[in-house]
Amino acid sequence: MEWKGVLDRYFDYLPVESRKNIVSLSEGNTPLIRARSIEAKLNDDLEVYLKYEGANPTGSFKDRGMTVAVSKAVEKGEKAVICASTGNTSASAAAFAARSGLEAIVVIPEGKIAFGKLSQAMMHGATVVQIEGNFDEALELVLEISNNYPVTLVNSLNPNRIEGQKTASFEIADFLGQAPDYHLLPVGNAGNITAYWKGYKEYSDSGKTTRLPKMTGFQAAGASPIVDGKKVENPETVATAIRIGNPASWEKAENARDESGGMIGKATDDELVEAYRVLADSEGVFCEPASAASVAGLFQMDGTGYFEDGSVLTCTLTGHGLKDPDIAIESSKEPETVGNTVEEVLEVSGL
Ligand code: AN7
Repeated sequence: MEWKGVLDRYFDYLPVESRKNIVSLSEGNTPLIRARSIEAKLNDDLEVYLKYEGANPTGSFKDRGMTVAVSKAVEKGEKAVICASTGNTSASAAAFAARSGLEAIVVIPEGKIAFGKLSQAMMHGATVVQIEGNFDEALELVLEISNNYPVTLVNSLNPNRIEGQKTASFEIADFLGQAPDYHLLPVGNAGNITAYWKGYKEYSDSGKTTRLPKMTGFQAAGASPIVDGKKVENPETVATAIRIGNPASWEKAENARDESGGMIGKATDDELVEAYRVLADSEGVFCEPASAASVAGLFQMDGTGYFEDGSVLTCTLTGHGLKDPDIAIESSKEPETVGNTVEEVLEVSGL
């Protein structure tokens, strides 16, 4: 069967009124990959799956929400969309706007978004505005603009974004035939944890599943306002995607945590990079550093008694590793350079 995107697949669960208004890049239907090498490294006896959202058309989970936000904007006859972004939202907004014929304006913190993401927004023809400030300041700015000018906000404060992103839970439950026992994911602006929890609850309410996962979120240690219970004025982390000090969906994330009996923790940059490397090295799965927060959280909580033996875990890997090649190269061993002879290549190849 042809896959025509998350609105087509889960139309009855989503707010778009007419199928003719759907703007889709056939997002969703991303791989759920069993992580046997990671399982083997754990003390606890767990079944671990990776929901690889880097396989979406613009390389991140944002496409699930953007298809709904932009389709709704088209349905309402809007002409332009605007967002603040640490990179992935801007890439996705730019792509869906290009496809629909809407204008896109993206406001980003200067010098703090990964190069791959910047290239996407530029290629899709968005108006890219860099500010001398961080994501939180960019978000305040676009909120004010969208409240006063004819332009639709497509950050996750727009409920249509959350609606679309909840389809990742549906896919996981459809694939496993049940919800997992624990769901782990990175937390930045906290839209995604809100969306997953909504999705799991809706599937449970409709009788498709009979359990709910403990929602287990991880922030970067230098940007962990929810864990520390206070705004972070100058968030800093290698994981630029989640360099956020005042999450828009703060309370909703706490609600997902508390209702599900889960937790929100924090991972240091070293832990993030370690998990990022393990995923690439031993599972063959390349995600961006922020995405590895889910697996960093798994390693951190393994053996502490948090996970019950025999449980099924899903870890969302929110974005593709190719988004941020600079970090990949910086955190890897440098390639050998030798002369172009068989002997010299053999010498460094360990054959
Ligand atoms: C790879 O693009 O906020 O907790 O402006 O790009 O739902 O914010 C990105 C967030 C995790 C955090 N992983 O998700 C943006 C932006 C990746 C991300 C998150 C982001 P939320």
